[in-house]
Amino acid sequence: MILKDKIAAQLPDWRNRVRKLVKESGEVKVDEVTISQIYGGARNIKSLVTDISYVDPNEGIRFRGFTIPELIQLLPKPPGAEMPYAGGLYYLLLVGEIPTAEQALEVEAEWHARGEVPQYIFDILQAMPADTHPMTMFSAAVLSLQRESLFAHEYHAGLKKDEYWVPTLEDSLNLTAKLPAIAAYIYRLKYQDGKRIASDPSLDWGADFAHMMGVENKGYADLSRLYFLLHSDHESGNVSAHATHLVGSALSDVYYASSAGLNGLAGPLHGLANQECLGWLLSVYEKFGGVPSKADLRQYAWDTLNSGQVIPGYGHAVLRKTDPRFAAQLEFGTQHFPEDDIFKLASMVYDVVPDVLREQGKAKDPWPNVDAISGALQYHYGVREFDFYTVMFGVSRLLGVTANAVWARALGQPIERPKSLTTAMLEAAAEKAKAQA
Ligand code: NMX
Ligand code: MLT
Repeated sequence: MILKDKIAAQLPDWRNRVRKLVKESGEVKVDEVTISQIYGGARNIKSLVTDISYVDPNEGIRFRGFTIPELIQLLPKPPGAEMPYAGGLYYLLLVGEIPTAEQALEVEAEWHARGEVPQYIFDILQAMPADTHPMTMFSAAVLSLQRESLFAHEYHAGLKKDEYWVPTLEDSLNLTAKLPAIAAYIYRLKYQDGKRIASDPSLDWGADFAHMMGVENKGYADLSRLYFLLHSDHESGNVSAHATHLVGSALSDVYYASSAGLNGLAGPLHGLANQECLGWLLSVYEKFGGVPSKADLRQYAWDTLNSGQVIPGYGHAVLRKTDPRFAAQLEFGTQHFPEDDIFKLASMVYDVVPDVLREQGKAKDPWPNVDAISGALQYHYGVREFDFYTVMFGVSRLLGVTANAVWARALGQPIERPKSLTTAMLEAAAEKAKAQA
């Protein structure tokens, strides 16, 4: 298989590089930790490593060194499509090189061959109460697939450490292959007639998701490809990536680890912000009976802040500029449906809210993140059940976290176990620092 061969060819060099770095420079300091960082959610403590993506505070994400516009331009696309194959993106995340069209199609073919979802997953989803949140359904489906894990099976049969990554790659392909069908079925079951639409083997992963959702629209197929690219990875410290890595570091397989990551993504300060965000836009639209004036919108934003709530879709733990994932979606909407009311409203919020947040002076980043507009684009294509949006974020995020899981196993990353201190110990450290000052 192409992915396995490509990774295997790189491994000796990568292993030597890491071994040499740790052996020769293991004591070199790259950071210092303050009390406010320890109490402040470990913000900005440099303590993780990934070579798959990097978020620069002022530039945003680069996937394997490439910006989003570069990826949209360079990754191979299906004939007649504007947006690239997800299979090509997965190749890039795993291998680190822009694939040829043939290589991207090989990943797509692997996914087609592994895409059939066992009936018991549909049975489990059907058995869940009708008011179960779609993220709970999605996470439960991923977790329930754990019995299929080759890694778990081979580990117990006595797999060598150097080989851990091989069944992890198999698990990752087997899992990611099934995500569009699982997610689309959750949508059909919860919001449509409950009938499953069969996968169309002539379609790529992104377009097949749109087809299985029941949204037969060329624009929506392209939006799905774009969405899956944008949300796939955001370096390693975000909650979903970090939770996946942490659980995986105990040698829990990718099914266990990915389900943990999805549970983190389901939080309103993380992936669930996209459903919150569309909810906020619609509440503005409803209150003013349409797109409001800028002055009314500004007042509404202040009312939200004054009532003690956050403005969803704005602010970020790392970014300090407009998220390029927001910019890519703004451009998509501007090109395809500039006159759509909810899209216009989301664009107007971008004109108004950063100033409001700056005036309030609390948020370190007043700019929009990925979630500020993604719902408005889904809404345009008729996918209006906004508590489903985080499931689509999850489908995409599992591309990044599984690619990271393969490399974590390939490079033998150890169990994660940071050290904790007591408040009294921190107080003593503070006293000592004062005495020495
Ligand atoms: N609206 C109102 N207040 C905000 C916002 C916002 N959009 N963003 C930050 N703040 C507040 C924050 O609540 C905190 O207040 P307090 O001191 O009372 O606790 C203060 O500003 C400082 O927070 P920051 O250091 O700027 O942000 P932090 O790194 O702690 O959190 C987020 C980052 C993303 C959790 C935060 O900006 C937020 O809650 N945004 C809204 C929710 C959201 O859009 N989440 C999606 C993130 C992206 N994703 O997809 O995961
Ligand atoms: C993400 O995509 O994970 C979010 O932007 C949150 C983050 O990076 O902290």
